[in-house]
Amino acid sequence: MVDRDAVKKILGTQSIELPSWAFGNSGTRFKVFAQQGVPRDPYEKIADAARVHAHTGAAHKVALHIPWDNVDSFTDLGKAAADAGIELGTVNANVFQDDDYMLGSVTNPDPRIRAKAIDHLLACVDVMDQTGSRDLKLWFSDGTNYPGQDNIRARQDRLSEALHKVYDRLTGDQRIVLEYKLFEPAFYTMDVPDWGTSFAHCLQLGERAKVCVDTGHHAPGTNIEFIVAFLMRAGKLGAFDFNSRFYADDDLIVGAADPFQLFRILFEVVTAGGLDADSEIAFMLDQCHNIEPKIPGQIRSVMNVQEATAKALLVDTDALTVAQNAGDVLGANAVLMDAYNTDVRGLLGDLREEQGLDRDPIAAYHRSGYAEKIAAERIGGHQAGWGA
Ligand code: LRH
Ligand code: MN
Ligand code: MN
Repeated sequence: MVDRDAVKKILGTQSIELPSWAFGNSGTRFKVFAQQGVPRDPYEKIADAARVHAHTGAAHKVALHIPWDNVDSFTDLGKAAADAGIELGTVNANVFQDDDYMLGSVTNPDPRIRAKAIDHLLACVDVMDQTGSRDLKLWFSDGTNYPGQDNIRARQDRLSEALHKVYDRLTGDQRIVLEYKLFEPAFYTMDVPDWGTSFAHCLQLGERAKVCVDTGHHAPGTNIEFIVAFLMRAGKLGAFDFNSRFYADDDLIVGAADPFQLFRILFEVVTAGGLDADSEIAFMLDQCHNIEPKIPGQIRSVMNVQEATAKALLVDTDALTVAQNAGDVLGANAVLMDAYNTDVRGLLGDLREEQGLDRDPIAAYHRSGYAEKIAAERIGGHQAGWGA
């Protein structure tokens, strides 16, 4: 039998990092829909992230994207976050939006452009020094569109050289988390297309380089929980970018498309110690709310991760081991499904009440008047980053 109070206690320590860009306007290449009250600067993004934390009690950090979140003083931005009850988290680098990067950033055949990209990555570590952030998240849009366009192996060499330069610049507990993506914007080869490529580079770099699993960055049908189990066993899972996909990199609300997959992933995380006090996995959201309101969209996302985690924690692992060792296929599967089919909303409501929060964070947000306040105060809010 699983002790529900013990489960609640672990859930009370869970922390889900929010992406600053989730609060800005976003869209597809067809249309960016402007919403009322969106932040006009990084300080307002932090205020919105703090609002999500105020209602959920589980979103202690907000990740930055540089240069989208550039400010005069990151120390001041950190102070604003602390005053609002949260912290600055992962620094996401951006070497994908300049014209120079059409043929790649760190893997570009032109050494001048490679140097420019590396300079940006090093500048991001400077930002981390000021914010106290532990993680530098690297995602490269680099790749090719046509067979023969560039030398695949030479691009790997250039990538490796750049990663080593950045890795050598890290100090203290700073880490690189290297994100992979199957395709887009490059359609023939991506230079970091999959977890294996990221893993191999991280192994070469050393202890402080880990893989970031963005749940939207795989081919349809990929068994993501297997990847998670493999990486955790190897001590190389550094971070998640949680989101949902139906087709490509949809960036929809996590747990919306496939809550069962999210549960399966979190079951691997939980059983491999990923929620233990000494776990160094960053649980981040990476989403865009194109047509839904952004703050409740983030609140819903945090709640979805909490619900999947609660179900993963409710798996009776003793009964599961007995069934597995007995070769009881259906019995073992039933243990997992029993947990998945449990309604955990009451348990999480109880937890929130114990934390002095409303049982229903979305309703509490709607009652708070915050949406009306920012709609009135913030005229001319910005796009998340694309085109900003
Ligand atoms: C790339 C990605 C990456 C970026 C974010 C804005 O598709 O997932 O994490 O930094 O989107
Ligand atoms: Mn991502
Ligand atoms: Mn993505």
